[in-house]
Amino acid sequence: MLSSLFTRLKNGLTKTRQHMTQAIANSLLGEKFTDAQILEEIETQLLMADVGVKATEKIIDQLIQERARNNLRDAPHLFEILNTALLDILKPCEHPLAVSSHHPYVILMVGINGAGKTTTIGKLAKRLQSEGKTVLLAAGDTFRAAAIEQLQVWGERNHIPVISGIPGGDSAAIIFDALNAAKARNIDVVIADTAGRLHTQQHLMDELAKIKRVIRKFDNSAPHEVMLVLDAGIGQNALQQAKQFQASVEVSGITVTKLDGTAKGGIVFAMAEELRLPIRFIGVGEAIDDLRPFEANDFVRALLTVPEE
Ligand SMILES: Nc1nc2c(ncn2[C@@H]2O[C@H](COP(=O)(O)OP(=O)(O)OP(=O)(O)O)[C@@H](O)[C@H]2O)c(=O)[nH]1
Ligand SMILES: [Mg+2]
Repeated sequence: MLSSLFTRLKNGLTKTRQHMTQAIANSLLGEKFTDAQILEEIETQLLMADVGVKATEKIIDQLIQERARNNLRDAPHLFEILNTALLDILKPCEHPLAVSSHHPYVILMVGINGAGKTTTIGKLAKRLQSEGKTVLLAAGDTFRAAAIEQLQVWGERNHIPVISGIPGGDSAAIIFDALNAAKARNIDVVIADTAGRLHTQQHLMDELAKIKRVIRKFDNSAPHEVMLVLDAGIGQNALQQAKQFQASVEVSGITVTKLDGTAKGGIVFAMAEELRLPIRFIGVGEAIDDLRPFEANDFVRALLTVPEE
């Protein structure tokens, strides 16, 4: 079971692995590069995988420090040093979501259009349900009728109640209704969907702040999690997006989706280094099991496992 989950993670990260570590491994094979050339090659590959300037510098610095003691051309050593350097960056962001502290525990999902909010809600709801928790969803994306339906159909299929209103209705009011419904039904976790929005749309960002205020009227300690969903495929833009959302609603955790569809998975390192927010989950595919709690060790191991040749 465990190994098959790891295989899924590894498969999901194939594109990033090929661009990042496989390319580094290839550069070590056969030809005689100098250490300086190897470092340059690694730097290029990291930047191309969207690891970002800051995290890349940190990794290269660590390699330079270790160079005195180890031969960089010795691939096992090099990968060992890389492993440590990558883990150093990710470890501080490994904080799993703990939903037991409040009742109901309230999760507010935010992010731009198409980032994967609604899909993530579905996967997360099933995960929580399988852990024995009762879940209720709030269809806070009132922007499009289809968005409400998407959540309703999904809820019916999975026997998870969905509180929804009319298209164009007040998102904060629906979420407030959902919270009261959850309280009346003694539900453990409420997950509130919201419409996708760009950080440049100030009125929509203000609406998020309003939603948060209304939730607080229900429970002063809520929302217990403001989860920002970021699409790994947009690379460095995700950082700017995150900073803007953080300024409007104080994001408390991140889910990074669509790592399976991109070679830019190195963005997770840039996020860890520059945002310093807990990374709760990563999405490496469309199936339920493909939303995984973020574990730094597994993530790095999946990236560095280079097939034998
Ligand atoms: N391959 C892959 N696809 C994903 C993943 N997460 C989400 N998707 C897909 O991304 C698309 C958009 O997902 P949604 O959940 O509808 O995105 P959203 O953020 O709710 O979008 P809006 O409601 O328009 O703001 C869907 O086709 C999902 O199946 C993932 O981890 N991997
Ligand atoms: Mg949606």
